[in-house]
Amino acid sequence: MSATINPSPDYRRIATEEACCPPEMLAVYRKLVEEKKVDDPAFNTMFAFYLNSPSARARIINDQLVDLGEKRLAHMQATGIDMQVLTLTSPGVQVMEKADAVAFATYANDWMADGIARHPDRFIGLGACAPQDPVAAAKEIERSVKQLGFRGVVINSHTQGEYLDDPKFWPIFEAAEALDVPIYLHPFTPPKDMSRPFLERGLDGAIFGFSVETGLHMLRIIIAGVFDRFPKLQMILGHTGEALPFWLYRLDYMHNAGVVSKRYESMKPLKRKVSDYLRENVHYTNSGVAWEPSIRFVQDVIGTDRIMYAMDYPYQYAPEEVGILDKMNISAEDKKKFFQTNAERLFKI
Ligand code: 1DF
Ligand code: MN
Repeated sequence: MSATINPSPDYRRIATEEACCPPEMLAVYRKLVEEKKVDDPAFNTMFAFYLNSPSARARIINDQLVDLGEKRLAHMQATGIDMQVLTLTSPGVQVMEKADAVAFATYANDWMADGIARHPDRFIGLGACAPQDPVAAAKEIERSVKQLGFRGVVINSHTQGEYLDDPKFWPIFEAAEALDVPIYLHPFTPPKDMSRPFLERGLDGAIFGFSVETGLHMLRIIIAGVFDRFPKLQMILGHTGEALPFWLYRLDYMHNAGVVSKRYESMKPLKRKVSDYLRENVHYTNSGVAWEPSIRFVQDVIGTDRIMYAMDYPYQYAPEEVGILDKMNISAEDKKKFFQTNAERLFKI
């Protein structure tokens, strides 16, 4: 299917989940994979692929992750993307040992800030942090927002099998809420005690495992009462919400049934319904999903003010998708919200 891209629509196209990393991060990953340092088969197989496969997909993605210059800008030009919201590619520093992760988050943020400073009209950034050290992470979030001008935080789902609903991580939520910046919960593959049945059929990655893992992570955050403790906190889910909008009815019904029957010690009453948190504390992007029915469903059940455009560059550099989205059968007002104004409001562009 092909669709031409309108070179001058009456909106700016802001792509909100666009990956990059300093070349040194790929060198760190190469060492981690070769020396079998990370006890996570999904990480090891994924990066054995991206670092070593001669396939066009692996080589192009490897090259484009580390480029914040001419080639990336040429791809943006070719697809009519006015601005990219940059994130440190998954899993970022979250597979590293604690001290290395803390140091590398700072390095990666400085590297990204330098790239943004060269093209400040084309790039803004979300900062990385090392959840392995929650207090250091909160400090790095503050530095990256106040000193580097970043507009939020990216966390690439679980950190070595640990999830942010554990109160030890809550300094991260506290910092984001206090600074009034969103946390993008970007996917990663399921952790080792969950990934075997996915890996056996090649389903651990962006095809499905990412969404299962990240949807689960968001639900754990909601059920733990994070948004009752931090009611102004905003988070972001990609991929039209990792399927959670489709579940709203059943989540509310079964959460209530679980609470009323006191079935689980870990499932306490919440101030609002599960669907309320997904409508009031979460924003969405369509990263990787250039499909009008999914996007319209999120607009319908969540709201037109909460879903934003994303390409998922370089993992899904598919130029024809921009033209397909331009032609969605939604109002001009909602299309401008989707491509431009929702992102401008959330990221203070
Ligand atoms: C893939 C896709 C890998 C995305 C990613 O991180 C990633 C993939 C390593 O297709 O293997 O972030 N993505 O965002 O679409
Ligand atoms: Mn992505």
